[in-house]
Amino acid sequence: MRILFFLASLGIVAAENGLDGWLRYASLSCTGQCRSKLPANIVVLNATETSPIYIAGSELQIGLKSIYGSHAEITWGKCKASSSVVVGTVEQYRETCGSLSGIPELEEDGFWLSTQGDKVRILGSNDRGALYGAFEYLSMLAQGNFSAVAYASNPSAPIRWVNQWDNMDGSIERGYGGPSIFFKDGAIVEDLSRVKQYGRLLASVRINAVVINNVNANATLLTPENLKGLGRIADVFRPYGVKIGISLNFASPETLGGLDTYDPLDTSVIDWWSSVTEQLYQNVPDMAGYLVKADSEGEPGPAVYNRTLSQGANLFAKALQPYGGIVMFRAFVYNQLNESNWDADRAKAAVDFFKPLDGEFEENVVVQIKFGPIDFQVREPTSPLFANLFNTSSAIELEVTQEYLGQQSHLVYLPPLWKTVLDFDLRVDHKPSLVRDIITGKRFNRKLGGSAAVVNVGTNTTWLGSHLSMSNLYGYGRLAWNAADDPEAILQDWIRLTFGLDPTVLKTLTQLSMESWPAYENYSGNLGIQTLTDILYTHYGPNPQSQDGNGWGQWTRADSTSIGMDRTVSNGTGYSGQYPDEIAAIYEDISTTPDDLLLWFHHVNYTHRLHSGKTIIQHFYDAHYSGAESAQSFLTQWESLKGKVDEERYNHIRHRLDYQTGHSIVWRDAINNFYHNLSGIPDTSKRVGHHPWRIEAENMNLDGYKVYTVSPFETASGSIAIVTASNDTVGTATTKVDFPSGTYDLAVNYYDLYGGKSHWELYLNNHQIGEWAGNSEDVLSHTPSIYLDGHSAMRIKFRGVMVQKGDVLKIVGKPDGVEPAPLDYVAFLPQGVVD
Ligand code: GCV
Repeated sequence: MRILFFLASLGIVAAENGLDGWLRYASLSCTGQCRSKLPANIVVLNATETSPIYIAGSELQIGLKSIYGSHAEITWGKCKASSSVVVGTVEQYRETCGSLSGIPELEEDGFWLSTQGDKVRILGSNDRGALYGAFEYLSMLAQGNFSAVAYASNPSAPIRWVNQWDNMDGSIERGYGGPSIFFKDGAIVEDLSRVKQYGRLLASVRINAVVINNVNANATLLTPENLKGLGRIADVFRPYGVKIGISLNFASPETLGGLDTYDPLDTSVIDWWSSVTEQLYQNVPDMAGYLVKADSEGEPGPAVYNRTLSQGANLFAKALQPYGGIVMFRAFVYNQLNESNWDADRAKAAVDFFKPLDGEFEENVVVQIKFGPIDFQVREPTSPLFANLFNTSSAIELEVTQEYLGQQSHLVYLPPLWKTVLDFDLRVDHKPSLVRDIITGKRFNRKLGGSAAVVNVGTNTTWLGSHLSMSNLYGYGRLAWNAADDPEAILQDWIRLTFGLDPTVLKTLTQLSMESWPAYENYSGNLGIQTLTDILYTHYGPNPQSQDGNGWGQWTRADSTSIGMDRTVSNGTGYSGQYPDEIAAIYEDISTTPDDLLLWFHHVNYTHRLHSGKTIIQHFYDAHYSGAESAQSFLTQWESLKGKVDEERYNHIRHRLDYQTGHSIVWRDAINNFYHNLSGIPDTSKRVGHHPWRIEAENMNLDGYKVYTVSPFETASGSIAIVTASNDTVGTATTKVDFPSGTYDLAVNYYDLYGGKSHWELYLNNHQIGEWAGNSEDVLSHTPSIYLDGHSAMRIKFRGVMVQKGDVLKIVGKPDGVEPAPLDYVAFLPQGVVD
């Protein structure tokens, strides 16, 4: 029976900066019956300080004290009969405390948790499992859950890794939470306290390895000095049961080793890697293994020597075999393509490259496959490679860092997206073949398998750059352990642990998080067309045009009448034929292809009718309006929690959600304008291109400002903005307001560029309504832009302003650096209107 004490949080904790993530152990009141369930002692069956069991003991002690103010004494290695929580391995328990019955055989890293009032047993199959069990029990306590339970929990797969794309200079590729916690100036940092805290967070969601450097790897990681640094990092992670792995640069024997080749079959190269591997294991005796990106996006690989990818992977696999290490070999291999070739298709690359090599990889190679065939888009079909490797182990690659999905400046809760793939049944040989059963090795009887996620935490106290994004890291860990878990249930555990037990907070945050991915998909790219972000620059704001006309193969093939990639076998690239028959048949036929992937598989006219009955183009328009509208509600939903969440996090999150409401409108208008312009088809609801509540900046009286044509055109209202005449001219834009008198929210759309902090002031009849600075590069997390475009476009809102018809609106813009105080328009929004 699940006993939940609905415990009150003991007041709102002041100033939370996010460093503890979901492991805050926030204080709960507990009296009477509740108190009797708190163990008075902690029995720790392993007293070695570097053991995860030791950490488990101290976490339990800290947790009990911090949550319930209850001091539990730690006893080392000796059983106590009453009121105690015992933590150790099953074996240690049998040796120290006597026989045990009723516990099923546990798998590696699994644990048994039994709670009977104040008698709790947490027994791992190994040290790591015991620590996981302790975190599970603490998670129950922190959620006020005192249920009597007795169950075993086992991982669904041995590989539960995270990847960091950290560079040696301390920057992080696609990282939005500040610089690296591992590297700085080409070396490993001295102070590893953040590494320890990261290990604690990862262990609590049962992640067992971190690859600490970018897959676009720098060979200098392998210098003797840095090898020692790796040893230090591994020492810090080890007590948390987290191993380290490293990414390798295929050309290292040449660039670092001074050989004149890096041919994987050359004996000098083989010897070089064996020697490097040996030195690595001298410094890191339990290293998890290597991660390799080869022959992809300019990275060197075996193709340079006409060798196969399996020959490349096996070079490392053999070097690792004496030490039990694993090679995670990325399937993200593709070439530049020519769009004028109708059959060319980047989505086919992984199967084309890897299927012929199935069975040629050493047993300790795991092919790491991105969830979809292109690149972490807002929606993709499941990568068909999962259904094409039967004699090779595989793992799924997910992306916690929100590269194409809002870069942590937008809230997007990702587990529901990941579940579309994990739960997808590929019907290999007409048998159930869920992706989650393929990657765990169950479906094709593979010993290895699992998942990896690109996380990219940084030194920011929020880790990822935003408090709410941490639900994605938490969710990833939970799904890596058990991909059958429910994203909403996972989310709710995270909310209770992160924000406390208030039912209103729980309900509100659940709602807005669960709505966030559908909303983002709606206001970015729909129907399987991909995210439609700028793929040639920051991967952040809208730029549909950037998908086409280049060799990257993320094409939409949009023209004035039609859109979509024809990936059928009958008339297109043949990609749908890479799936097993049952699935191929569904995607081959337009009538059975689900609407949300229609444009991934078919090239159709904008007037094509979806199953929903709408035309493609009207669906685009409607979805963008509906997505942006949902995003507006995120802010109001969050604001309803004022006073229920500590002020520091409340304000931080409020600011981001406020930004998201504005940027969702930038997205909505840019995408709608673009396709409206291209197709010439009007919006049946007459919204696109009609903005009755806007005053365009270029139509105001300008002094010191000049008109500027924005590119891409669709990222400015009416394609035109204004900028100051020079970098040291103050600009003024004035106009008479012609709207009926009343109360309005005033929304100003402007551009905040990297390279300056302009300052704007907004007046009505010379009375200042507000002022603001172009400093989002300091306070938001996404990659900033140096141009007026969909990345830099944003909106600020002043609410409840009394306006009289005929009032004079004035905006004064002071440029700074290269930022010329750009302005797009001002919207006068009556209550309930989003324009
Ligand atoms: C680390 C995408 C990203 C790159 C990344 C690459 C990869 O292309 O934009 O930053 O490189 O994927 O996964 O290797």
